[in-house]
This record gives sequence, structure tokens and C-alpha cells, in this order.
Amino acid sequence: MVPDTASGCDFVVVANRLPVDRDTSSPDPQWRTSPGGLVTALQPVMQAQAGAWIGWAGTPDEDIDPFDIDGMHLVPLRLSADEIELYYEGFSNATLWPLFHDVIVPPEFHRAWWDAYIRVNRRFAEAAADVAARGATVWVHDYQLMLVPEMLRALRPDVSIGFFNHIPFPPWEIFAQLPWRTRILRGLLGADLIGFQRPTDASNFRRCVRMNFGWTTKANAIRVPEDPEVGTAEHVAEAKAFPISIDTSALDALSHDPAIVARAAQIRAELGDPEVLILGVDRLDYTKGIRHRLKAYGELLADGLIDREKVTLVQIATPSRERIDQYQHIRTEVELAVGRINGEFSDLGYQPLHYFHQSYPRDEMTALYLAADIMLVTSLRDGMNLVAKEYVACRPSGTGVLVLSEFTGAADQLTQAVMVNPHDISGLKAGIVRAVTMDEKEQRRRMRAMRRKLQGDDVQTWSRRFLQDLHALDSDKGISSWE
Ligand code: ADQ
Repeated sequence: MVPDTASGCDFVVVANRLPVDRDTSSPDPQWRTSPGGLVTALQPVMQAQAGAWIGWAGTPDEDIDPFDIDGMHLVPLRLSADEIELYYEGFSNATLWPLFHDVIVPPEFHRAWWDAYIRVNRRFAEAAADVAARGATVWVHDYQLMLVPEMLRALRPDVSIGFFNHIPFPPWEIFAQLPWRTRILRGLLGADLIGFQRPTDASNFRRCVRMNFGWTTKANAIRVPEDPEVGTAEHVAEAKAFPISIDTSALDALSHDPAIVARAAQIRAELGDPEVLILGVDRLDYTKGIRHRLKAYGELLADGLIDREKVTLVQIATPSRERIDQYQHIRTEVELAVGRINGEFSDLGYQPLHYFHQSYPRDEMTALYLAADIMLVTSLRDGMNLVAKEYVACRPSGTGVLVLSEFTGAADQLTQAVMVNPHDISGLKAGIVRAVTMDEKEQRRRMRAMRRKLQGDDVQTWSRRFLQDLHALDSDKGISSWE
């Protein structure tokens, strides 16, 4: 159901990016829904509830009129090239991203970036206020838009506001470095419900609120006083965990598709039919621990602890944030390591490592998951990590081993994985050897338990749970029952 926009939309999603890509292969470029998890989770709600999605279409300095696609009403916002540099590449991805990922690289603090962040967040909040019907539900996503809940609350106290943080929330000892920490906390506290990936993220957030403001919290609830300067009244906000998941049944169906199954066999054959095929799939990001993984793999080949005639590693590193210095740096480092390993250990008929800096369609990703005996997820910090869940969903045979970093949100749930601390290279090597040598019976036992977990925990359940909780909150009642 596409909404009647004159009376407003009952359900509004606000995210940095719209869920579409432009197909420029034809002379008349067409929009196509991008196959991300968020669209899968939200499209049914959007279609049933006259929903709108506000976001940037991906090209700078472009005015695009709102349009409808696949039952969703999309509202593109214009961002200038300057704003993309300051708000997106700067404050979002070179200040907040590293700060919220354990300061793996040093965050940069620049007042001009912050000013652009406020400006762009205000544009998103105003667009949401314009589009939302009276009493609508507005769901804001991720760290690029942390000021939107409070700005929107000031403009539209009648709407119900949810926020979901896809990345970790740091402990106070790290968060406190942020010069604008009070404004960020107040921004988030404008929401009625603030969702996080892990219970630890939610408790870090509540502790930051206590430490920064000296307020008390009660279980998940935070009593937020009025802010006459911004124009918001007193209310109660809830902060709790809603671990995101994947479209389990869609992936399961793809993994049974005969064409994809055949493609998986072809991938193995093209790689020379290795006895053990190991796979890594990540955005090329310094948080994903790709360097650590390659170091461990290189050492295992050098030590002879894995047999180079039998094992092959395929590493897919999706291009990401390529204009940011730290991303150019990690790319150089990863590509040097790949060159070093292949230079040292290849011979004419064998290459131990295949590296691809490319994006792939969902079918090809599924074929890769099906083809791989071992999946390596070695993030140094990761909100959830959907790749780990996707691999498990694509193993109908019940075999295969997931090697999983303890520092992912997924580690809370996929507890039968081989857990590793990627900083501990010896431990990581031992984890990989454990996976390579694991017998089929143990593989099946672990995989069965993880697959069972994912069946009851998919992305549709995740969005339903979040929205049900949001609708069940009544912030006025929250205040009266606080004492
Ligand atoms: P990301 O950091 O992007 O997400 P992740 O959760 O692993 O990390 O999701 C990546 C997605 O991109 C997966 O669905 C994967 O299949 C896909 N992908 C990766 N490489 C690809 C390629 N080469 N071609 C095609 N598809 C590719 C952020 C947080 C995570 C959190 C998610 C969702 O950093 O911690 O799990 O949001 O909340």
C-alpha cells in the first residue's frame, strides 16, 4: 500500500541511505531495490502500513523527487559534496565509527565536521516531521543520525520514535573522549525506544547516561528531563538489546537452488578442488581483522601446520569508504599481505590465497558460502556481523565450521562456533587448525545447534519485536509509574 502522502505516512524509516541503487546499464537509468537486510525486514511493514523511507540516494548534489517503488514511498534528501565529506566521511566515519569500535584507529575530532553533522541531521529530522502522519511511528537508523530523535521530538511530540544502533556502543571510558558527548546522548534520548545489538551495548549506553548527567536509570528505563532550550518535554526512554539477524528462510531457499548448488561445485573445481576451502567475506574495513587473519594464515603455511597442497583461502573484501585515509591504508596493508603470502607459497599449479576486491550478487555469495568448508570471521569489534549468520543459514548439509571472533555481536548467539580472540595470533592459528581438523560428527553437532537458533531468530522477527516493544511503551505512563 503506497501512502496517501497528503495526510502523511503512518510508518517512517529514516536512514542515511535509501534502500535502492540506480541501474545505469540502460540509457534510461532505473531504480532497483538493493538487497540489504534492512529492506527485507522493513518492506513488509512499509507495504502494510503506508510507509515512507527517508534517505540519501547516493549521488552528491542531486535533487530527486519522492517516488514509489515496490510498495514503498521513498523520499530522497539532497546532500552536497561538501556535506558528504564533512558529515558522512568525516564525523560519521572518521569520528564516530572508530570511537565506537574500540578506537582501533584514532578518531578525529573536528568542529567543522560536527557542524555539518548537526546540519544534515536537522534536514533528516525536518523531512521526517513533514512526512509523518499524526501519531505515526518513526524508526531512525544508525550512527549517522544520532541527533534526529531529539530534533524530531521537538518538532513532532505526537509521533512515536524508535532508534536502532547497528554498531557497538562504547564504554564510558572511551565515549567520554567525544567533545560533543552530551549532545549525542541527548539526541538519542529523544527516542522512546533505543535499540542496540548486544545487552552490553545497551548497558554501556545507560552507564554513559548515568556518568554524563548523574541521572538514575531503572532496569532499561531512563527518565529524561525536559529540555526547554530544545523544546522537549520530560519522558521515559528505554534502552535495550534487539540483536539483528538475516532473512534465514530466503537464504535457506537459495542454498537449495540447483543452479546455485551447481555454481558452488564449479567454484571448488575452478579453485583446483582443494580438500579444505576457507572463506573470508568482509567490507574492507580495519574493524574486520583481515590483517590478523592473513597473518595467522601465512604463519600456518610457513609452519607447515596446515598442508599447503590441501588448503585454499578465498578472501573477499568489498570496496568500502574508499576516500577515507584509514581505508586506503588498510587496503594497501591487506594487498601487501596477500602479495607476500602468494609470492612465498604459490607454485605453478597452486595458489594458497585468492583475493577479490569486488561486490557480488546474492546468488554468488550463497554459492561461495555453500562451497566453503570453513568461514573465518575475525573482527576486532563488530556490532553483529551478518556474514557469520549467513554462512550458517547456507549450510543445509549440516557440515562446515564457523570460526568466530569473540568481539562480534554474533558471538552472543552462535555459541557453538570455534571462538577466537583475533588479537591472539597463536590462538587464532589454533582455532583455524581446530576447524581444519574437526571431524564431521562434531561439525554437524555444532552446525545443527546454530541453524536451529537462526530459524527462530530472523530479521523479520527482529523488526517485529522492536516495533511491538515501541508500540507497547507509553512514555506518559512511564513517568507516572517512575516513583
Ligand atoms: P557491516 O559492517 O557492513 O554492517 P555485516 O554485518 O557483516 O557488516 O554485513 C555485511 C553485509 O554485506 C552482509 O550481508 C554480506 O553478505 C554483504 N557483503 C559483504 N561483502 C560482500 C560482497 N563482496 N558482495 C556482496 N555482498 C557482500 C553493519 C555493522 C554490523 C551489523 C550490520 C547490521 O557493522 O556489525 O551486523 O550493520 O546491523
